[in-house]
Amino acid sequence: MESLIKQWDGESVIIRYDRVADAWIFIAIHSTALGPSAGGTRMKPYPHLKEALEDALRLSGGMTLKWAAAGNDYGGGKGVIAVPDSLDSQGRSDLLRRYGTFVHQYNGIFFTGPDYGTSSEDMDIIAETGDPYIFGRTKAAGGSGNPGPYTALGVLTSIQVVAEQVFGTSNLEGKKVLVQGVGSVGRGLTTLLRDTGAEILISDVNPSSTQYFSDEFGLESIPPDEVYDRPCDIFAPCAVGAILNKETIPRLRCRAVAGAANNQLGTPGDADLLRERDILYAPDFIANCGGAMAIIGMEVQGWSHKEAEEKLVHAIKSNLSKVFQMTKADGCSTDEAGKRIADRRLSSA
Ligand code: PPY
Repeated sequence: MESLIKQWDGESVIIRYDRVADAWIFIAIHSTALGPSAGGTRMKPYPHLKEALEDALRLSGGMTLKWAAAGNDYGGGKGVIAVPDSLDSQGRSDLLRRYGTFVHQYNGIFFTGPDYGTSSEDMDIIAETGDPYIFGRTKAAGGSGNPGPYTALGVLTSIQVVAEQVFGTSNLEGKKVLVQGVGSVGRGLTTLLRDTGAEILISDVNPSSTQYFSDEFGLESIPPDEVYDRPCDIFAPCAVGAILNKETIPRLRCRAVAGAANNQLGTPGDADLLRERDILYAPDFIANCGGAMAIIGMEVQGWSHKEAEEKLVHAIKSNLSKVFQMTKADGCSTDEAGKRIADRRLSSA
């Protein structure tokens, strides 16, 4: 754990052991250069505690890039709650309330909201003690609700933009799109893709998640271990991170990658491997910024639902076209180009 923190380029990590629930809480504050840190809170059991810390550190770094590229005045942060498998519903709610108290103690250096393993309903509970630092509460509680559909819309936009680059048209009719992971965002993306005429392939480590789409719409479900080998036009990773790496990139049989998962590259160098294979990669922190942008837009900037949709689509189109222009102009990877866009804003702060 010491070496993870030593190697990290962020600002601070707050650590708390919750004795009652036997849970560990990590809040990673990667950057406050543009404003207070903000990012979702992930909650799940981790086989090794080190992995929970690693998630917090990596994901908070991704948030710094996401806010900067999207033009929001927030810094990168992420909360991770590593819980035991045995936590029951009451124990979980009580832990969320203690987490809210904890977040509140830091007086707004860290704002949070829903993420993997937490919902808008959970935010309502956290906000009982964590208000006013909690985004993404339910609409009934005055929040903007589940950000998943906004992230999904942004990913669909990214898929259309990469299609335009690679195939000369953003029309997805007949294009084979493979969605890896049909959780909150992947499900929304699959639903949106159905209206585009794309041929959709889905995959999930949890068979019950693909069942609905297979039963209702006859979508083909791919076994998780065959995802990287399956020919398709566009691969949309919407599950775990680090899935684009030395082992998987040589196997890919797609023309482009655009998805919702955070930290899709195993290492920054893997972006070059994709480029060498002529696979166009939409940097994850640009493709998946829709939920984050919509949350801040609607809860802080007073946007309507419709404005949030329009603005996130516009921002993603504009950033991705800049990225693709930069890579053509000087041969850098798309990930590098996206980071330059973010860094320009960060260094002007
Ligand atoms: C993400 O996009 O990964 C987020 O964590 C978005 C976010 C930002 C602020 C509050 C909740 C979620």
